[in-house]
Amino acid sequence: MKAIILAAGVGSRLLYLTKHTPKCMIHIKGKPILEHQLDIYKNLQINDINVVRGFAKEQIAAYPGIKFYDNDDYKDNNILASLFYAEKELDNDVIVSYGDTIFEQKNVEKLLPTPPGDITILVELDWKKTYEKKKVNSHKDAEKVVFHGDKLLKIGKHVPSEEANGEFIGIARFTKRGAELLKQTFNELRPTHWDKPFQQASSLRKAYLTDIFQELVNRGHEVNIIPIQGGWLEIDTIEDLKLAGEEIIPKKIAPEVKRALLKKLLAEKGFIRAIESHNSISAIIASNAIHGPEKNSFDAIWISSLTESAAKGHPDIELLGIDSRLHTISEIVEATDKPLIIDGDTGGDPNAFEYFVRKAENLGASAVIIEDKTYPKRNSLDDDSSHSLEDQKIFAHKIKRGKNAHLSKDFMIIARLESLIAGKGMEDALQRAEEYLKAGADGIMIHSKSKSPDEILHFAQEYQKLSKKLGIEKPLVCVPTTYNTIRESELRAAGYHIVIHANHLLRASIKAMQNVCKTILQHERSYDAEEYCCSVEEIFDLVGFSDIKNKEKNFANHNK
Ligand code: SPV
Ligand code: MG
Repeated sequence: MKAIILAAGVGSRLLYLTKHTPKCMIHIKGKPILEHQLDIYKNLQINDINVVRGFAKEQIAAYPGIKFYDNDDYKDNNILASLFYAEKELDNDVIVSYGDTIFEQKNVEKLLPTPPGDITILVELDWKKTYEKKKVNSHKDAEKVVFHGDKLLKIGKHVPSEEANGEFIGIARFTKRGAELLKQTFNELRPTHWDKPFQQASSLRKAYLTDIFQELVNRGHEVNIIPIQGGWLEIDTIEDLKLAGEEIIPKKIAPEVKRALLKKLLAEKGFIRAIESHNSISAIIASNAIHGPEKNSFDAIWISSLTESAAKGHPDIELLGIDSRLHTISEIVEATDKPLIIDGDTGGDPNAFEYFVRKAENLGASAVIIEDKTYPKRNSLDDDSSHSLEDQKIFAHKIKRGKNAHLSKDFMIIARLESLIAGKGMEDALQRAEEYLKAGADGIMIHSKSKSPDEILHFAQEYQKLSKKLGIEKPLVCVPTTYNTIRESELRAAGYHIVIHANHLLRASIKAMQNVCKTILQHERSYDAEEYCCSVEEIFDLVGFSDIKNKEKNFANHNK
């Protein structure tokens, strides 16, 4: 008997825990999930163990005697395709298991005696109970099963909960003949269905193991089930970890790794979505935000001078001292694993800028953007202010001083052009862009307070010509606050590499706070304001209080 563990996928529902780590390497009860499985297989004398890895494969520890197969296309395929990276191991009696699930040995043992047929799967009978405990009581992700006697009839996430009498727990045994049948069926389908709908999947490439089981059943083959009750745990969400009474230990990234992330992401993705933060809690919220089936999230945090000043009750006129700013930066670095882009205002005089660059770099920030206005600047969106521009040679010199000051090749200094804000026009902006690029700027931000994106779209075209002329290709940044109907995809297509949503989290919180104040005053109680408030429990979760409580509980349990 041999084993194949499928551990290639990304665990996106575990948010920051699996951002850099494969799910199978998350620690449960003191060791990685994968190690739990390896130990069980070894206890049962199954020593030919194979692991299919993909996402962050370098983080899967090399265990003696374990063979690895690499699914480097893991982003574009799914678990069935993953299994076939280890096709050559499907040549004998084999147990296949999901790498993100913990099983008790007694369950695996049920698969060891002569099986009822050539393909056997373990099915949980009490499956609904697990979901009742969850806050998001959703059965939709369960691989539900309908069986009769010991024969599988239907399987997959799509099976209606009312109809299901079990859940597949992610562990199956194939006899030599069963493995042969699986290979034959898959290889017969591959030429015709690789990119075509297959069972419930959009294609064979994207299919689940359950899709091929259903196919086999539909073709008249027998898939047998062995029922179990409890003794297994699939770790899909942070809540699952909590239900398991686990400590939630995010893998913190070191400041130097975080600092390098912006350049790395620019190289890998070519486009960065940044969102403003002004303190730890806004950075935590920004970092945890995900949207849609693709689990889209922000790539970077912008520490805005407007919102940081406002959060401290100040106007945005370069009032905050360097220690205050560094304090905010260090709070935010601690609160997020995202790279930070700091709004450096004018940077002050070159000596002050040098000092700031060194400190910010040391804290783990990835970039500072300085604007070419004279100190002290006024916020660019203020219509009443007359914005005076710095002499471009003096500003270029400040950039050079900053570039000479930082020590790591990863830190970026981006020059922000205020020509359009100051009413000096496109020519002035382009000329300054040239001057600053020649001075060594790592990127250019063009700012505009026009309601229409036309001027920044025009600038992007001219910037591309300038980049060609100079032979210097550096990222282009914009801040669509006033021209906010244009989408990121359009800005990207126009040649922008970083888009910053510069003030929205502070604005959102101000509005919510105003609503709450008004509502409590009006109703003489807080009940009516609940709809504008998150729960206190949510605060506990966001700032790690729940994790501390879990750790204490675990400690107490272990020392009973
Ligand atoms: C900030 O967010 O502080 C900025 C952008 O500098 S803006 O407010 O538009 O000037
Ligand atoms: Mg600012």
